[in-house]
Amino acid sequence: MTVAERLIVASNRLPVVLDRTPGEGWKVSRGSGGLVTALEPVLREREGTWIGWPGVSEDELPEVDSVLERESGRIGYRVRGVGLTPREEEDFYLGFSNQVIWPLFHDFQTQCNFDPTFWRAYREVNRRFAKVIARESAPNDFIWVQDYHLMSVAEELSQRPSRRRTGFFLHIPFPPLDLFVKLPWRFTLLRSLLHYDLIGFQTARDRNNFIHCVQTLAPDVTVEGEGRVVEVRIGERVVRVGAFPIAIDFDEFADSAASNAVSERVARLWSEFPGRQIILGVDRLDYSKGIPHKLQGFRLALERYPSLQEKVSLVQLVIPSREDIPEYHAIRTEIERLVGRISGEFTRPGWVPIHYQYGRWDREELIAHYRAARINLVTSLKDGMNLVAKEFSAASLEGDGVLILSEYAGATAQLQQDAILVNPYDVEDVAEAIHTACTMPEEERRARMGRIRDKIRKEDIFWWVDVFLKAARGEDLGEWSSLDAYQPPAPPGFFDAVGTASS
Ligand code: ADQ
Repeated sequence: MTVAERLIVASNRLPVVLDRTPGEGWKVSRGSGGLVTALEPVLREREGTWIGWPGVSEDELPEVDSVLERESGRIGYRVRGVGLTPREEEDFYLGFSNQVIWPLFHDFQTQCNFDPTFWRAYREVNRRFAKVIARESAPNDFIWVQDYHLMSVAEELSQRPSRRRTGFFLHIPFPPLDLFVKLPWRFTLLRSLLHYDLIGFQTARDRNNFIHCVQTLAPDVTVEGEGRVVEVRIGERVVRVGAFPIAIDFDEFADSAASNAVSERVARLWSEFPGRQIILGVDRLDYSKGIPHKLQGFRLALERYPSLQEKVSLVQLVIPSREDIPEYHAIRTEIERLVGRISGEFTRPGWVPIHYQYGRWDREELIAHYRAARINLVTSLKDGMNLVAKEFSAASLEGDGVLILSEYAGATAQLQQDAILVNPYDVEDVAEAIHTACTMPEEERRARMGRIRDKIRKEDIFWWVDVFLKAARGEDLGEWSSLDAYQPPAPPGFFDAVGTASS
């Protein structure tokens, strides 16, 4: 890619959030998160544009466009909106994206609602994104589409007069063939994806699942090469397909954790939990995160190891999410019932076993909890990556934190040597892992956390953007130490089977 070629990013939501305050017009706030931090410098350098839904309806868009125009001047790259009607918000976003693709790709096929109206809305919204991308880009630009809401954008773009080069990154897992074939639109969707020039997945498992689906459902296509990025040939076209584990801005988390404000908050947290280890859970409200499994495992640990009572507390933050979908209400009710039950069973004067919060912490509070906690407990039943595990480790400045990580989180591909792995479906395994983590000698804790921090420091979000864009240019990707050095602590093939194989 030459310097003149610009980068266009498209994602469902924009990195700026718009809110209308009665009488005061539109208020703009900045989105946060690693992806925004990592992409912003590249977008500035490459005269880039970010295209997404600003959370407003189509008829509000002309009004919002001028707000976005002003904001573009301020942030140093362009932001452009795609409007959705309230119906499309229902059918495309809450419907196809979050009641078809999300559950199916996370192995929850019974939660899927394969309503054909959802699919039509998905196609329509992807077409609209393509239209805005075509309008806002030039033939030389590289278009980088993010996530499962926009899988058909490249196909829609290909039906327009001048071609664009496109890349796609899937932040969630890609399911195995036997699940993918349940999708009524499996052939069309798979063919849609093959219009991208580069497709990136979180782990080799996801990439292999995709390749298996392609080989079975699109037999006219051939797959060549091996290693990080393989080539899928369809007639004259070549689609590159690779695994690029998403990362965090390590320095930003480590530096914030060391700031005065966070250090003071950490000291207060420690004084609020005197002589106790904090086990921390931070999860978006979602059935894929395995929060009830975590609570059951914690309960069993307290029952089986009474010495842990009064010595540990689970601090569990559940971040509100997709509250308009009934399954999310049900999971919240189940979590709160379990929290109540465990509290009722174990609480005694001066000790509360679970500190449960349903809400949001500001960044300082989040990072203070990461740093103050001794253990981060991640029990996802399926997770594309799980950034919380990496953020906890980056903020673990004392260097003696322990990461308990689900075998089914993408992060396991990189961190399995040094995290304590659990099968969240096995309540005894979770309980044992908690006990092991709570009693692990300091030296071992430091050694493990040191290696985890080295890996995530080297392979941070800037590295991730760099390797994806290099792969898009067909360049050599160099060594990926953490993915190569791994020796599975399980029988050969085990991690292929559970889905977090590293290469
Ligand atoms: P999520 O399912 O949202 O992401 P995760 O990777 O754990 O899961 O990321 C959660 C993010 O929310 C973290 O970056 C965390 O800092 C942030 N967060 C925590 N508290 C917050 C708060 N109060 N307000 C706002 N944000 C908060 C999806 C996939 C994952 C994949 C990521 C990135 O499901 O598997 O790792 O995308 O690709």
